Formats: sequence, C-alpha cells, structure tokens
Amino acid sequence: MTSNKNLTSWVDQIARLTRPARIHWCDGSEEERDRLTLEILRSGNLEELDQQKLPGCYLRRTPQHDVARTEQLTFICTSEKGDAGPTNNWMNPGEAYQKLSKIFENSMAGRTMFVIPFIMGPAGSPFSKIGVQITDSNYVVLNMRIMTRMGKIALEQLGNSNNFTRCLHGKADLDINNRFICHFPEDNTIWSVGSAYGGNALLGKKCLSLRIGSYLGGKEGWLAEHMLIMGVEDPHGKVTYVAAAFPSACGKTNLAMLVPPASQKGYKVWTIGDDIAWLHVGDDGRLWAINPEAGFFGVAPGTSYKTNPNAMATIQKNTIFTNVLKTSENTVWWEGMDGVPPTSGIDWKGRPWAPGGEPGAHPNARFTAPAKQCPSISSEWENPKGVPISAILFGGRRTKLNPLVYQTFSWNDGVYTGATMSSETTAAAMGKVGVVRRDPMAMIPFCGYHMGDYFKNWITMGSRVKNPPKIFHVNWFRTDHDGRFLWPGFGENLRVLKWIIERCEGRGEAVESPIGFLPKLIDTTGLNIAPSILNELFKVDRDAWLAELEDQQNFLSGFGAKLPAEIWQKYHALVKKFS
Ligand code: GTP
Ligand code: SPV
Ligand code: MN
Repeated sequence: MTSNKNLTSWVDQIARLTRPARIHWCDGSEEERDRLTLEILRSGNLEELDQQKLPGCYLRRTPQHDVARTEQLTFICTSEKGDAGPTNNWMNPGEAYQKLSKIFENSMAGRTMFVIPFIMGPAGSPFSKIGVQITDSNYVVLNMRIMTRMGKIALEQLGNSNNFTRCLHGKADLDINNRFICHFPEDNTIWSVGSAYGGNALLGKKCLSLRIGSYLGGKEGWLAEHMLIMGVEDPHGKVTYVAAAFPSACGKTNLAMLVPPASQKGYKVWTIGDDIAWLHVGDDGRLWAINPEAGFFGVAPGTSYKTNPNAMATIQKNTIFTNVLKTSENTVWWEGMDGVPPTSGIDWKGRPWAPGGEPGAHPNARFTAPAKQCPSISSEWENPKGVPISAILFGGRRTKLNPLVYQTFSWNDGVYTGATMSSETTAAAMGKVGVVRRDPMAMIPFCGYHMGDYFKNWITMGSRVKNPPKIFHVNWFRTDHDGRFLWPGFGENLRVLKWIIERCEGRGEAVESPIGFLPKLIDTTGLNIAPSILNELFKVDRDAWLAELEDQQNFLSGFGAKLPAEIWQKYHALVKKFS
C-alpha cells in the first residue's frame, strides 16, 4: 500500500503491541465501504434502515456509558505539566504510554486492525494536515470515511514524509474505567482507548483538528478553532464570510446551514463548515479559513425541517445515525423532529418505545453525513486557500446576562470577550447539564496547550492581520421568567447577521454600551416582538455585569503569569466603564 517506512514501521510497532489477526489498509473506495458495511451488519453492530426511503443509511446503538465525550478522561501529556495549563487534565507522557500500553496489549487479538490514512483539509491545500488512524472498530472506519478525506488520496499526499499525526484508537473492553483519551502534542501522537463514540474515537476531529491543531497553531502562528464557517450572500450577490465559535450543542450546525425566512428576500447562506475552522493570515492581510472536515457529525434531537431543512436534506442518504429512535417503518426519529411522533419504535437503548415515556433518542444522538450532500454547501468549501473572514462571532447559552448581539470595540476587546465566554453545559459531554461554565472561545475541552499561551497567540494573530475580522458576541438563548426563549432564533438569526455585516462594511447604526456596540435598530419587521421583549434582549444590567466581572476576574486569575497583560488591561477598562 505504501513505501513510507516511517508509516510502516509505526504500524508494525502497534501490531506487535495489539496483536491483531489481520491488518487492513483502508483505500477509501466504495467497494471497501460496502464490504465493511456488510461485515458490521452481520456482526449485529449496525442495522440497515429502509433503503428505499433512506438509501445508504444505517443505525448504530452504542453502550449506555459511551454516548458523549468524556472530558474527565481526556489528557494532555506534555513533558512539563505547566505546558498543559490549568484547564486540562495532565498526565506524564511516559506514564501515559505505559498505562495505555497495558490496555492495548493483545487487545486486537483475533480481530482486524484497520489503518486509515486521512487528510484534514482540502486535498492539496497548504493548510491541510495528514493523520493516520489505527483502529479496531469498523464503525469508526465508516465514520472516518465520511468525516475526512481518507485512503489512497491521503497516502499520496503524505508520500514518504514523516509529518503525520499518529492516531491510535482501540475499543479494548469499552470499559469506562479503562478509558483514556491521551494527546502527546510533543510527539504529534494521540492514543485513545475504551470508547468508540464521536470525539473520543474519530481522532481526526477534536483530537487532531483541535487539540493537536491548536498546539501546532500556537507554534506555527495560526489558529485551530471550534468554529463554523459560513458565507452570507446579500440580494446583490455579495458574499461575506463569517466564522462563529459556540460551545458544543449551542447552535453551530444550525447557524452554518441557516435558511433565510421568506421575509428576507434575496439573502442566501452558504455552508463551508459546521464545527472546526483553521485560520491563517493571508498575503492580503486578511484572515482566511478552511474547514478541515469532510462531513458533519451533528446533533440529531431538535433537527427538523422547521429548524434546519438543509441538515434534514443532507441526511436522507449515506448517513450513519447513532443512538436515535428506530420507527416501526424502519426509519429514524428523534425528539423535536417535525410531524406526528411515531406511536411505537425501538429507543436508543434497544427497548420497545411508546410516546409519553423516556426519550426515544439520546439527547446527544448524532448523524454522520457527507458535507457535499448539503444543499447549501458553498462552491468555495474545498478551496485550498479557504475563504476570507470578515466577522468572528462568539456565543453561548446564557439564559440571562448577554444581549442578543453586540460588537466588541477592537480585536483585543474581542479576544477578551472570547476569553471570558461562558455557557450552560449540554449533553455533548458527560456530566451535569445546564450549569454555567466559562468556556473561552468554546475551546475549554479542546485547547491542547496552556490557555494563557493560546490567548497570547490570538493577540499576536490580531497584530499580524492588517484587516482583522470584526468580533461580535451573540446569544440566541435568553429566556423570560417562564423559561421561554425571547428570540425566535434559527432562520431569524439572519436578521442579526445582517446588522453584523453592515457593521463590517462600516454601516449599521449602533449605540455604545460598556461591553460594546449594540444595534440601534435590528430588523424585526413581521416578527411581532413586543418592544418590552426587545428591551430585555438588549439589556446590559449593571448589577448582573458587576457580579459577572467578579467571576471573570476569578477565572482569569487561574491562568497566573501566563495570562497576557492585554487581557488584564481589558478587564480593568471594563470595570472602569461600569463604575
Ligand atoms: P456540536 O456539534 O456539539 O459542536 O453542536 P453545535 O454547536 O453544532 O449545535 P447545533 O447546531 O447542533 O444545536 C444544538 C441545539 O441547539 C439543538 O437542539 C438546536 O435545536 C438548538 N439551537 C440551535 N440554534 C438555535 C437558536 O437559534 N435558538 C434556539 N432556541 N435553539 C437553537
Ligand atoms: C462536540 O461535542 O463539540 C461535537 C461532537 O462536535 S464530538 O465529535 O463528539 O466532539
Ligand atoms: Mn463541536
């Protein structure tokens, strides 16, 4: 398959450790996909859905303890503990290799070891990175085939180079007590064992593209971010590119695929990516973004023709559904899908289901679908240069506090806003849901090095781009006293994007507040929003912000001497504005 000795000797080394019965080098062909699908169907680990209604679609149910990323079992293994920073779990690299080797030892006996060469980023792009994942899970292979450009194409791009991320993944006993997701940024290596779910197991995604990626970005002068990338086309045909960082399950896929409501004539949204962006300084002094992924691993519950028609259209074929409900018609369903709910089915735990009881789908149930099937996919999505970014949005779930939208005063004010972002936790990670946590740039689970250094990299990037994007903060999730969302969200978010784009063009009227510029007017024609609700949506409550600032100060203090002085300056400036 390859004459690359760096690669073959590593594969040999891992085979000696894990002792598989056979080794399969993935070529990425359709024949290979069909053969693997048959194998996994026969083993009972995948179910075929109605091939008339959902051609090429399959259902997977995972063990109940393996349904989301496990952040408490995720480690950054740098030789110096301080380099991982206070927001990461750390393990000594030698100790980690030893501990995981014991679990990997003979773990593939009698089974197939798959070798998946893959590219993150468009083939041939100077910004792309190569990874090679070893895994004993055919389900992971099928997912990686959708999420990355894998097989022959990646080996060709790699050639004889040693410049690839060594990604080792094994199911072992799928035992949560023997589960570790370890990153060795100094060795460009990832070892993950004991989980076969999403970000824990599809190592090109969060592990390579964000944790290893952010570490490399810090060293090489670029940014690896948890961001969607979209183009907004106005009625004159002008396209403005926007990148947005929201924490997991806070609306990136939905915004990236937005369908403008009928009231917004002539506007179109083009999707470049829904989860990860790699940002580089271009020769023209602008910031350019590529999407390293080739597919969407999106949250199913809440996805409907009403909220996200483009996602629904994308997942009608060649899609793997994980932990959704199977209907008696052999199709899929989840909470929040349109139409009449089914009267019976098999729930995500494999039990008979009837309405009114427990949810049919796990709240973090997901679909894995090829990006090119998305009706709104941009003609530029595989452009090796990427797209030039005019606006960066930070946002999260804050039922109180943050206004619907505001523009930060400058790049460094934007960095401050990103660094102090917070959101209520969701089902995308194991743990309690709905508690406020600080999540700088939506990267708290994904930053592969000291976050103080990461903020410094953001500040340095700002000084290197002559025409930096404007930075905004958005919050679609503000609620009233009864817990109802004040803002309709989804397609109507285009109204907010319109103001953002006007601001990028030097138009769009604003009023100054201590935290940034608020819109003087947001287009709400036809929305029927009472003025009192609009007031609430844009309220900057002094007492609430003073309490918030105290909490921000506590959080920032945790970064110690590594916190850039620029961040403290912005903090003090903000305190002054409120006093
Ligand atoms: P990850 O894939 O985990 O990174 O998530 P994501 O950021 O792509 O989130 P996604 O778009 O899948 O949305 C997650 C949840 O937020 C879904 O249940 C959506 O229905 C809900 N959501 C998305 N956009 C909006 C919005 O504008 N308003 C409201 N109220 N809910 C939204
Ligand atoms: C997220 O949790 O942000 C995801 C899903 O996009 S996972 O790939 O599991 O990380
Ligand atoms: Mn994500």
